[in-house]
Amino acid sequence: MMRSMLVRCQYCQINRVNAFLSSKRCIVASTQQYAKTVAIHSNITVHDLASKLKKKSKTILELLDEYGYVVDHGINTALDIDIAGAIADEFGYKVTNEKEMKEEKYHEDAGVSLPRPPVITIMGHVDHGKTTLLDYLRKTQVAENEAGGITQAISAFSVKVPGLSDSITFVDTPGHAAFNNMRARGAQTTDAVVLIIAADDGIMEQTVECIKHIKKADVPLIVAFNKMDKPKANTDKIKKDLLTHGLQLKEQGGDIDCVEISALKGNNVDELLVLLNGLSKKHTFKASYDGPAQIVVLETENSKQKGMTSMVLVKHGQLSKGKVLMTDDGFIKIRQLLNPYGQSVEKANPSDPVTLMGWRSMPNPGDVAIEVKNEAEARNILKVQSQKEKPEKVISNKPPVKSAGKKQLTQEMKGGRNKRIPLRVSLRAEAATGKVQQEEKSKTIDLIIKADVSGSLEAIVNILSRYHSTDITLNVLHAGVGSVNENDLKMLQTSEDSIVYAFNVDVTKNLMTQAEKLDVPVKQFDIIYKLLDDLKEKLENTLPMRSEEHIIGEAEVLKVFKLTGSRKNVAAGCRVKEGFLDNSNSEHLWKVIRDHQPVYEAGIKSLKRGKEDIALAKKMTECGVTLDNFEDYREGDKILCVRVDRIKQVVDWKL
Ligand SMILES: Nc1nc2c(ncn2[C@@H]2O[C@H](COP(=O)(O)OP(=O)(O)OP(=O)(O)O)[C@@H](O)[C@H]2O)c(=O)[nH]1
Ligand SMILES: [Mg+2]
Repeated sequence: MMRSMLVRCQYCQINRVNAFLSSKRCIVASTQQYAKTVAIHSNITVHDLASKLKKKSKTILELLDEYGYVVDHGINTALDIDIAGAIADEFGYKVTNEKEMKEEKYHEDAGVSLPRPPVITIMGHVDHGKTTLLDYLRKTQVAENEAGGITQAISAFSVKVPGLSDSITFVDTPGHAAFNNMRARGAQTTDAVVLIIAADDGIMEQTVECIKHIKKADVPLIVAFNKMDKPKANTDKIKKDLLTHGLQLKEQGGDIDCVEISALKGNNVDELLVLLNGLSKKHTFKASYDGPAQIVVLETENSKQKGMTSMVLVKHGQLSKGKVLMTDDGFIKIRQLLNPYGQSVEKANPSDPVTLMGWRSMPNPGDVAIEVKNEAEARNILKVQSQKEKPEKVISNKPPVKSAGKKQLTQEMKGGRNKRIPLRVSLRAEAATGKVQQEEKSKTIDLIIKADVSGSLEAIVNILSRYHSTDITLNVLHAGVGSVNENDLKMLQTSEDSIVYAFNVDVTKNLMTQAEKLDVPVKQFDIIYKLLDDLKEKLENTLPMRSEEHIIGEAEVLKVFKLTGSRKNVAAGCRVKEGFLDNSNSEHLWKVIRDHQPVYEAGIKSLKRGKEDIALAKKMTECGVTLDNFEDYREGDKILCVRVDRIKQVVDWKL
């Protein structure tokens, strides 16, 4: 049976079967107000959909037949969410998914909204002074003590700002190229962004990337030109450049505030705070304090001492010990709350950043969790969800999406399950310049990556996945949050070539001794670019050497001599036209070229002038050449003397 395709309708923005796209109904739908709403979830069965739409299953099956879908399991057939949505739409339902419904319900229950402190994310290119600004505000020296001088994890804290009635929650993001996802999350979880641009450096690659995240998140923005104390600081050009990136400052007729500061010296930082205060008043950020709690996960960690923890931002409600919150696929009964300084606290309010201990399975950064009554309710919801996710058969006319691999890796990265599914990541080696030949077969390096927090792990794995090579396959057997353990070593003991990378996690002496016994290298790093440099070096040492040929001399065959007597041989009488012929190096390659085509290549037997052996025949001199196992010289042939350089391949690994 012919299969139809679902297409997003230009009139009503709903996925529709193409057969209906040109019909009037669809155009009518663009102006239609839906009277009814239905929540559907992915893999909903025909039976469940029919009962939600208050229709007979037979009617749904007939419609599916009309659409051109093969329905293998009758009323138990599970439907792709787009198809189910298109059917619901046919019956005049506005479709929402169950999560949206839950959130809508949540907002109905949420109670009265009251003002809350603003959440301000600091973004910008690496080293432009984000952490220094926050250090100035909270009177700390975090920037000075960071490994490698760069921020490598998202962090958040509240600051009581002088002159403001309330505190501000600041979120610090890394500027290094590797942490794109963290920056994206930073922009998504904030009320406003301060974009830091070093006035002596201007708009750089990650500034541009941050601007994209800010636009996508559609949040208010203040631009802070930093390092104004430096002699080369100049904002004129930067202001013009901002225009080319679609940002128009107030002084240019736009609506974006800007301020010139020195985070290091604290110059003008109070003006920035005034702007933030104004922004806060203008937008009056609100939250429900007495309704069910809602949080967003910023970062997760797995350590022996604390177990699975996550740094979260409270969006609504109050957190306290014993409360149960659930994400889409896990939950926490809060065992302990820590403030950003690691101190235990009794409760957390909206906009407070807080670390939660007690997760039953590791959440993902970016996950939203909502308060439920108790653990029993959380377990029950998860059970129902997992049943819904186990359909007999899903029908969809879309090509199968290989989401399982990503899901599995996510589980792996969360460190929550024992199942270990290999993720294949290939790396691309840069082709060396010049005439090169591949000499050996492809190799595999098995890797295990362990990191302290999921954001760093994600950044490392993302970089690895951007690499491809036919020479080397990087096989990431396991990527997880937490310390290196015996299982990690066991996984690699049969590998021909392997490395365990431990990023910001401890490796015990005992484990190191075991690793040495099993001949599995375990390498510890606390700076992401150093880890990547190490892997790059390993790749360069593992990649096959490449041969690069350089012609050092060219001679033309003038006459062919057949030698008699004891030296029965054929020699080519030549004149050297370019460079020189060099018989002193047995590594040189000799080639015979006829009509622009190579006809032979080998080593040389002898190079003579008259009867005398010579090492070198210079340009415009004559000589006799005999090559190994070759006698078929012809007048006019060219004989090339070629130097072969064995060169290490360069891995061009751009972060
Ligand atoms: N002269 C001067 N130096 C500054 C100023 N702000 C920051 N710096 C210096 O710039 C360097 C980088 O500062 P950080 O605060 O670590 O920069 P960052 O933006 O947090 O860097 P990442 O988090 O790695 O992206 C440090 O050596 C700071 O001392 C400033 O206003 N003036
Ligand atoms: Mg920083």
